[in-house]
Amino acid sequence: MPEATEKMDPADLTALGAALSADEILVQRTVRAFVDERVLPSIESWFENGIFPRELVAELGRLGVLGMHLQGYGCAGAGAVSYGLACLELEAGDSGFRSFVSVQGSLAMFPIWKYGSEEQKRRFLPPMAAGDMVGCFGLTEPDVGSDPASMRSRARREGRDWVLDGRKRWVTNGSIADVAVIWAQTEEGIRGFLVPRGTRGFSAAEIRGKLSLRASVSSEVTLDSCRLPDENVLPGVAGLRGPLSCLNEARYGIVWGALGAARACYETALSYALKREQFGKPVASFQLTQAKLADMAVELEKGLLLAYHLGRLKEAGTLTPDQVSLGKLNSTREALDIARSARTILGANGVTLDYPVIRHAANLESVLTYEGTAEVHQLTIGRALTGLSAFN
Ligand code: TGC
Repeated sequence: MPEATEKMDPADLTALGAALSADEILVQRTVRAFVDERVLPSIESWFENGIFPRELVAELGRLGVLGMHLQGYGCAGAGAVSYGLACLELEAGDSGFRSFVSVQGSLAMFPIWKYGSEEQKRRFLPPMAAGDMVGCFGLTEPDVGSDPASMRSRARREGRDWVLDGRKRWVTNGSIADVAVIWAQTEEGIRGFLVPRGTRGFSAAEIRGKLSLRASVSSEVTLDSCRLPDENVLPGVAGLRGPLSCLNEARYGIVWGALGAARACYETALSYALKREQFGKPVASFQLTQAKLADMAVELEKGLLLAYHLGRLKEAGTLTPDQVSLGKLNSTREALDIARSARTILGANGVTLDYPVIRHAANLESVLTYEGTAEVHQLTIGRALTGLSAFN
C-alpha cells in the first residue's frame, strides 16, 4: 500500500493498471511509445495543415494494430482490452489516428472477416492487416445519417453483375482507400459490396474546411453505375444488422479511444497548472483549479473502469449493443467535458496549437457525433430502459 502522503499516479488513481495482464501492459506501452515517437512530434503541423500521413499506415501494420482484435488472416488476434488500450493510446496522440485504425479494423476488415467469403478474406485481410491496403466504410449519405434504414444508395442485379448507384459521405479514408465497403439497398435488403479502387463509376473527393479531425481524411464517395461481379458482395449478411454490427466494433474502440484524448487534456492541464504561476503561486494551488482537476480525474477514472468492464464482457462474448451505447455515450461526453475544462485551466494558451487541448476538444466534437450521435445512444439506452422506441 502506498504511504498516505505518497502521491498517487495521477493517471491511474483507481490502480486499474493492476488489473491488466502483462500482455495488455506490453500492448499499451508499445503503442504509447509509437505515438510518442511517430505521432506527437508532428501532429500539430499535420493538424494545422490538414494532413494525414499516409506513410505511417505500413508502420501501423507492423505495430499490429490493424484488425488487431480479429483472428487469423494475418491479424493479431488480441483480446478486447488490449485492443481498447491500443485505441486509448492512439487517440491520446490524435483522434485521427484512432479513427484510421477503427475504420480499417472495425469498419472495413471486420465485415469481410465476419460476413465475407473465404476467397474475400484471403484476398483482402492479410494486406489490410499489414497496412499494404487501406479500407473504408460507406454507410452515411449526404441526406441520411442517424437513420441508415432510409439510405438511397441502390444496387440492382444485371445478369451475374451488380450495378451500384448512390452517394456516401463522411467516409474516413475514402479518397485514399484501396477497397471500399459500401452498403446499399437491394431487393434482398441492405447488402455490403467490396468496391476496389479504380472500379469504373467509383470516385471519392476529400471534404475540405473541417475544423475537427484535420489529421484524418474524410471523403464523399460517388457510385455512378458502378458495376461489380457477384463475387464482390458480402455473402454472409443482408439487412441493417450488417453495418450496425460493424458499428458496434468501432463504437467499442471509441469507448476507450475518447478517454485517451481526455487523458492527454487532463495531464496537460495538471502539468500546466503546476508550472504556471498567478498571484505569486502555482495555478494548481487554487481551490477552483483543484476542483476542476479532481472532477476531470473522477470522470476519467470512472470512464476507464467502465471501458475495462465492457472489455471483459466483450472478451466473454456477452457484450450487448446497448452496453456499447452506454460506453460510447459516456466516454465521448465526458472526454469533451474534460477537454473543455482543461482548456479553461490553460487560459488563452489553451486555444493555441502549442498545447494539445484545443486540438483534442475540436476532434472530440466529431467523435461525439460519428458512429452514432450522443442522442442516438441516449435514445438506444432509453429504449432499453423503457421498452419504448423513440425512433419509430
Ligand atoms: P431496426 O430497424 O429496429 O433494426 C434493424 C436491424 O439491425 C439490428 N440492429 C443491430 N445489430 C447489431 N448491432 C446494433 N447495434 C444494432 N442495432 C440494430 C436489429 O436487431 C435489426 O436486425 P434484424 O435482423 O431484426 O433486421 O433499427 P433500430 O431501431 O434497432 O436502430 C435504430 C438506430 C437509430 C439505433 C440505428 O439505426 C442506429 O444505430 N443509427 C445510427 C447510425 C450510425 O451510427 N451512423 C453513423 C455511421 S458511421 C459513418 O458512416 C461515418 S463515421 C465512419 C467513418 O469514420 O468512416
